[in-house]
Amino acid sequence: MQNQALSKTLSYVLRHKPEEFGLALDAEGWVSVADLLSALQARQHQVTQAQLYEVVATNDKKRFSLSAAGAKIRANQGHSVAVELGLAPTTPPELLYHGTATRFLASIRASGLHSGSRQHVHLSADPAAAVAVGSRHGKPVVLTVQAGRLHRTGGQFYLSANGVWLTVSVPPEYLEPV
Ligand code: HQG
Repeated sequence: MQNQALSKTLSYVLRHKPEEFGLALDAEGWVSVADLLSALQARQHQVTQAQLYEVVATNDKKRFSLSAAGAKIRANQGHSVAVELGLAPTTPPELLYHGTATRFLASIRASGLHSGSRQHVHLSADPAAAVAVGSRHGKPVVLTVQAGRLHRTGGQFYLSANGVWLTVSVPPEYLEPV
């Protein structure tokens, strides 16, 4: 299996559908590396422990973490399954950015940003990164989120291990006009 295909499979298993591979994540989203390798190999995915560790180390967005001893692996963010990542609430920068597609704008203006199938709304500190995120859905547009103001009024923010800002939702009045 190529590294990029393995990364996509890991995202699928570790964020969304562990049960399809006969796996269960623990409460914090970890799964045993040995169990994961067995599950992949049982489904004809030729993956070694060395390749798995290489993908974790070289992944372009640092999507995965290994436990201290390398015995367990989890996704750093993006889950649709309920996991408690154990991230501490963190004060965000004054402005954060959300990349989306123009076709979602009317709905977002009306009801704000929702996490949809995921556990969190994903925000970037870097507008350029948000363009790339939005492009996945269509013609990209970057929304500016008044994160500092939302935080001061009680909104909680978390910074994932790979630098993605997470929050539960963003009401429309905290979005700057596009
Ligand atoms: C949109 C990738 C209509 C939202 C990326 C987004 C990210 C609404 C889509 C990570 C809405 C959900 C997550 C509303 C939000 N009405 N549409 N009220 N509120 N939306 O894929 O943020 O490469 O679940 O704007 O880089 O695009 O996989 O979220 O367009 O970090 O590691 O609903 O996934 O990371 O789409 O992407 P997604 P996202 P990876």
